[in-house]
Amino acid sequence: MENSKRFWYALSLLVLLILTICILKVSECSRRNLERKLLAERQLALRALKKDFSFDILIFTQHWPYTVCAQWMEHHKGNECILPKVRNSWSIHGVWPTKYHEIGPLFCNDTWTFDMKQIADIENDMKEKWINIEKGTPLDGLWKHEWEKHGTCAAQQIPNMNTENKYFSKGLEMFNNFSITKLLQETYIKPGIDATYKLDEIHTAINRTIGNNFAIICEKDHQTKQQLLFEIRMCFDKEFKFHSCEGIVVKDEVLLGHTKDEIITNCKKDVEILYPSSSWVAKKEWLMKIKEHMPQEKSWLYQVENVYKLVKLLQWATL
Ligand SMILES: *[C@@H]1O[C@H](CO)[C@@H](O)[C@H](O)[C@H]1NC(C)=O
Ligand SMILES: *[C@@H]1O[C@H](CO)[C@@H](O)[C@H](O)[C@H]1NC(C)=O
Ligand SMILES: CC(=O)N[C@H]1CO[C@H](CO)[C@@H](O)[C@@H]1O
Repeated sequence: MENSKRFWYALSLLVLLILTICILKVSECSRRNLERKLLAERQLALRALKKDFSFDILIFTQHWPYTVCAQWMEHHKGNECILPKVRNSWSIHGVWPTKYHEIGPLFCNDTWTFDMKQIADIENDMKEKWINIEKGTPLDGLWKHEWEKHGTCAAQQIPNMNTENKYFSKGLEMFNNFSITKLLQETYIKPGIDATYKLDEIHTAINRTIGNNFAIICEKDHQTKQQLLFEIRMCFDKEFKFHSCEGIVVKDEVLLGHTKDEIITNCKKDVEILYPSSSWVAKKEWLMKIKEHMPQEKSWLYQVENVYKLVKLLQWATL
């Protein structure tokens, strides 16, 4: 009797100990994440204070409109997208002055606000290649954001980008020279309703023509739990020559290739990457609509089930 009591006592102590360790581990991890975020923010604020807007490279980012759309639909119920007129073409996200191992500089000139009139002559081209996919937000929403956050920083140091018009024109020029649509055209990497590829297949297809000066960025689809191809970020020096992307930061994570050949990415390396087509997006939209109607049916069924259980219980109690 004494022994078994002691045993249970020891066991519960052990369980308590294990639980405590687990809780500590989890909080340690989230604390470290928070610290990293705070550090990045403090760095930015400090540099803004010192007016240190220096940077190492320009990151030219193109995103895959169908993945952007999927994320936008998940973001809020009822969200719709503006998709490219030419089906299955990539679109520009932005041109970002960047310091290695840091984000930014960002917002380098508060007084230089976006002015649509400055880009009147390239507006049609912009609508086609620098699409604001998030329908329902202002037409110039993305452009205003990109100019004020990144353009004002590029303008300070790059003569070919020292006006709003020059900044966006340069982005369009980079797109014309290095569009992912074109780079992938002659490869077997095609979007589809279930077109998945290994990371190194996508890497090889692009690196074949531009070398290893780019990063592959993925996003997670919360509905299907798949990893989606999201962005290709190409790195350039200030003379618009290709430069390594090693050491760029994505969502608080410094991306490093460990050897010269290594792929720079935030994608999970051992999980296939989906390159979703417009049909995949349509299917997702449809599934989301169905799911919207599901809970009601479920709760209705649930009520019936409860009533049934209650009747059974009463039967049992009165018998
Ligand atoms: C900020 O922008 C204004 C134009 O709005 C310009 O006159 C000024 O020179 C810029 N300042 C810097 C530091 O670039
Ligand atoms: C784009 O290509 C043209 C023609 O080859 C070249 O003159 C120009 O410098 C390139 N621009 C960029 C930003 O790469
Ligand atoms: C042209 C080029 O840069 N090719 C490279 C593509 O990536 C592989 C693996 O990272 C390298 O070995 C090639 O040199």
